[in-house]
Amino acid sequence: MALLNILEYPDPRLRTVAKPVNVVDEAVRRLIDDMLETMYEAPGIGLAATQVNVHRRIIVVDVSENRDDPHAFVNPALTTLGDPIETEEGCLSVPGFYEPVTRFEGVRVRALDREGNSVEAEYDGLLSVCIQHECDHLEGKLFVDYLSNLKRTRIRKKLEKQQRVGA
Ligand code: QAP
Ligand code: CO
Repeated sequence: MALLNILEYPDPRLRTVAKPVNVVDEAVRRLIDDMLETMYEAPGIGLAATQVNVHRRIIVVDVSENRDDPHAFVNPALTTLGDPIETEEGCLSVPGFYEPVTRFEGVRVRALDREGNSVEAEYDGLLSVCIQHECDHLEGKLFVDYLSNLKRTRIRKKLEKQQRVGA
């Protein structure tokens, strides 16, 4: 296993639209395991391959208290369920900033699992929000895109400054 480098906003590579995975092979399984290790070490509750500069449609999430309930989704396709809800979100690629974002209560996910099997399931609560957030990354979209231009610009300037001094 290995820790991967996480790209930080406003890195333009975070805007890349990820391509579908053709086959869930050993290399994909190794990437999933490395993404999970990177997410746990951060620590975070979700990570998309885009954030580690791999532009393939893979996300990992674990919102459990004990950090023992990893989910990996390959080529996830989402249908949102229920009503819009407002939740406070952060992102490992936007360190130090948390802002309210409107998502949906639930999601139905169709994807391939770590073994390459087709899976379909419904999720609600934080797991649902996290899946919606991570799937946005695969489209090159970040939670800051939902904020006002003023808030997004402030966040971008603070992060650019931190990245310059290497803080
Ligand atoms: C996405 O984000 C998410 O700013 C996952 O300094 C977050 O794991 C979805 C993190 C909240 C729904 C709700 C953020 C770690 C982790 C930071 C994360 C930070 C250190 C973010
Ligand atoms: Co994120």
